[in-house]
Amino acid sequence: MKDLVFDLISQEKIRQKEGLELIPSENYVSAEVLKAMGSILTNKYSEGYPSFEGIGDVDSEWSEKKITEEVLPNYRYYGGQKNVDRIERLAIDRACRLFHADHANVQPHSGAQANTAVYYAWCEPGDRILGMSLPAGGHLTHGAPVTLSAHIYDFVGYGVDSDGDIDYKDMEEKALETDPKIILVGYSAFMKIPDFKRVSEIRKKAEKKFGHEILLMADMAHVAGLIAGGVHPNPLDFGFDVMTTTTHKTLRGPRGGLILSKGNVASPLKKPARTLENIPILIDRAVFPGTQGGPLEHIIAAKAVAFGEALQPSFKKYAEQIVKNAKVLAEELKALGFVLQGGGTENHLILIDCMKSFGFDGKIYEKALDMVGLTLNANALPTDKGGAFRPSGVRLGTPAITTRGLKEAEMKILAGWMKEVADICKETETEEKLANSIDKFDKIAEKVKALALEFMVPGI
Ligand code: DSN
Repeated sequence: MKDLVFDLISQEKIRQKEGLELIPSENYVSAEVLKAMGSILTNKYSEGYPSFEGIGDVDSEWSEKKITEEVLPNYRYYGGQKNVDRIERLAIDRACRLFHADHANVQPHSGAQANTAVYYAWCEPGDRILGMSLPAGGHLTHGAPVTLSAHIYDFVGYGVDSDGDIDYKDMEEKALETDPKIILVGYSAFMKIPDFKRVSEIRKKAEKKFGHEILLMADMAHVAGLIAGGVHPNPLDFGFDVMTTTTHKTLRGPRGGLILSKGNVASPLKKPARTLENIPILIDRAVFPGTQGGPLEHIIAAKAVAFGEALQPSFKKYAEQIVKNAKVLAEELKALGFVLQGGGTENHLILIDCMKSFGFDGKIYEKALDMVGLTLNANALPTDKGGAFRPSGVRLGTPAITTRGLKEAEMKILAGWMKEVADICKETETEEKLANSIDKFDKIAEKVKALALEFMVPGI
């Protein structure tokens, strides 16, 4: 008997094909990434790590068909690793090449796990971490009171200025006042390109004042694909020690996490001194056994495939198009009366102030857009006083629709439909009353579906 789950997956395929995905943290993976994720590698336990010796030659080793039956040395706790070791070495090697890192830990199950491991690698409970505050656009795992991160560490938040950029003055003052162990640049709703060099200088000043090393950490989950594609600066090129990311957003890999670092790479079995130089080893120990058990080798294999795709010249074109699309979409929306946080975008992400634009909140607009097959999410703005469930804005982005092949011309059409939906919402007082306008929504939904079906979803 066919499990009901497969019927639901079929339904989800239809939803993904017939709608347009505007959630800025979502994407469509390739058929090859899907194949690796759904492979028999899920059967294997591989706690520990492969050996890191000779990483950097893994792809050429492969292409020269030098892969033999020889079992490589490793730091694993189970037998039967000869294939898994090579797959994980490939993933590590490709990640390091993509992001100019000395080391990559490809095992974090998610971005939250990756961040947790970095904090654990470098800090003691109660240590101070300076990051972007949640209302300013920071992430939950950067010290939101409801999370484990806030329970263990003492987070101090810096904000954004009136242009929507990082308030570097605020960051510097807080770095020099609060003696942080980590200075963190990262976000999930921020449209500017950070000045990594300036942050690096702030770290140096704080180190001089407090007389100890401070870890410079970037959580680039949203823009990792833009960095890989060369259209966004790489924090590791500007003195940052560590970069965490998810692998499924702009990077277009499987759902998961990744930690890149600069420094010594050595056996994780021996505890090293806690110095910045040793951060790669400290991180390996903090991921396993520190905060995770067995790695998901089917996901690591899919990460390796995705990193291989991101190393191709076509990925650079993809990254360029994401940004072009976002800029055109932002300009079109502005021309139609939408007020955008920060006045526009420098990356893939747009934050609309619905309240200022049209007088309704983000939740009602999210729901109305869902009814026409345009998916995005309600999102708080830096100035929001409302709760997380009734924020004033919505957040959208172009990574997924760019994967499907939509370009500038389609961005203009999309903006027009978003305005039509906004006009309907303006006349609607409550979410419940949206249903009264179903005929109007259906007409737009038909147009969305017709356009969506012109563009393939990879892997479906
Ligand atoms: N949920 C992710 C996002 O949408 O930005 C961050 O964790």
